Amino acid sequence: MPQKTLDPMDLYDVRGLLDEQERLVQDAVARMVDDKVLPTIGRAFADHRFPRELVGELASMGLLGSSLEGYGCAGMNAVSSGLICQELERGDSALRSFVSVQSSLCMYPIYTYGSDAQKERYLPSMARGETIGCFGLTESHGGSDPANMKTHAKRRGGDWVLNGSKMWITNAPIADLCVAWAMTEDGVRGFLVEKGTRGFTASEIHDKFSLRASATGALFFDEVVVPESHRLPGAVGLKAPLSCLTQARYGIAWGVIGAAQACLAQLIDYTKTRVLFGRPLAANQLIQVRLAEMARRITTAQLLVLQLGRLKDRGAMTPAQVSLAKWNNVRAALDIARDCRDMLGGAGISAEYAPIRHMLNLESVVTYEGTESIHQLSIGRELTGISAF
Ligand code: TGC
Ligand code: FAD
Repeated sequence: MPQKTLDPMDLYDVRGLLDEQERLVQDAVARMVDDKVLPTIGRAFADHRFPRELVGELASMGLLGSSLEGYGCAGMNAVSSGLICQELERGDSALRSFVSVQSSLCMYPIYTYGSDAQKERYLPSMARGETIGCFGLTESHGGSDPANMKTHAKRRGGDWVLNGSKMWITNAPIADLCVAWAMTEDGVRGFLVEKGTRGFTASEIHDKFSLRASATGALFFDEVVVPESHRLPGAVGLKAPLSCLTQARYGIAWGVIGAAQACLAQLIDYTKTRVLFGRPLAANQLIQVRLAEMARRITTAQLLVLQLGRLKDRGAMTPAQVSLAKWNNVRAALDIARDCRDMLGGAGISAEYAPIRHMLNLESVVTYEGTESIHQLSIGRELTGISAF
């Protein structure tokens, strides 16, 4: 049999399973990340600054709300939207986070649960990147249990009055629009709260060690009056925000593969050129075992999300499958980033190398959109039919 050289980033030729359109999307985003993101993202991370100048680029490539149909959205399939996340996160998790929040957590609920007027008003400008969204679900007293939210909305005539606060909200400091979740006497409901609405304020969390190129903040609602026309009419109960999380978690499961690939690619180069004890670091069995372990986990993650994407495109994907993918792939990427950091030795703590930046970012990714334990318990519930939450 002829010896074939494998692509170290794609040992099972997962790319060969993609159709032409999917490959074109991946290539276009990969080029953009190489040209526009990689040269600048390290500086943005160091400066704790969201690179807002990239939003226009993301929008012009159709990456905002990429899987939605109409309203200026690109209508791509689920696999393509996953590949977009993968390439963006090869640059930095902050960029994928921005796109996840805008697309899956803000445009998706408006598209799925919004009125025609709400869709017309917001979706085209969100697809163009002119209106930036944030998603307010988590509260400071316990994000894993959103059913226990304290933020509430009470009817006053034809309006709603919102009071409460949200914590750890991606895009909060830069958002023009908030998809805010609040408890009413009939259960959880979703509201569209525009920046500048009286009593609605946002603050920025300035001292993060993770996702430093993402803008994260808190939201405050102090007697915020929102007309009934700003309530998402189709969003009834906690399952509405949870359905948005399913979309975003799907993208994360793809995205983190990109972060892991970025770390492994840099490490392979490094270990081949660094000479210790008279031979390249890569010539040591212990190093090769660790590299092989990374490739094994990346390959598993790639195959897992491709099947997940095919299920999603068939309308057959379930939340428990997404939980398994989010848990498996984020854990793999985080372990890979940490191990790459270690194999770089002292250089591993230098900003010159990407693994420590990815590693620090992934410490957030493993926590947000459901912690590892939450996803494990979701799968346990699926297996046993018993909720252990
Ligand atoms: P539970 O009784 O399980 O569910 C209530 C209703 O919701 C349905 N459901 C889902 N639907 C769609 N997708 C999902 N993933 C769903 N999970 C549950 C469920 O069938 C039920 O429907 P129905 O018709 O019976 O009413 O609710 P629970 O209170 O027991 O909670 C379950 C649990 C713990 C899994 C849930 O609370 C949870 O997922 N907690 C984690 C919270 C979380 O992930 N927060 C993320 C906030 S957003 C964020 O982090 C953004 S990061 C920014 C970025 O992405 O970059
Ligand atoms: P907690 O819920 O207090 O959990 C603490 C620990 O307890 C975790 O290890 C958890 O796994 C464990 N735990 C919880 N319950 C159980 C149990 N039953 N059994 C065993 N262990 C358990 N939220 C939004 O709404 N919108 C956003 O845009 C957003 N962006 C974010 C950006 C960043 C950078 C970060 C860090 C978070 C963001 N979040 C956002 C919030 C995120 O979703 C929450 O941090 C997450 O859901 C966990 O909630 P928590 O931080 O309150 O931790």
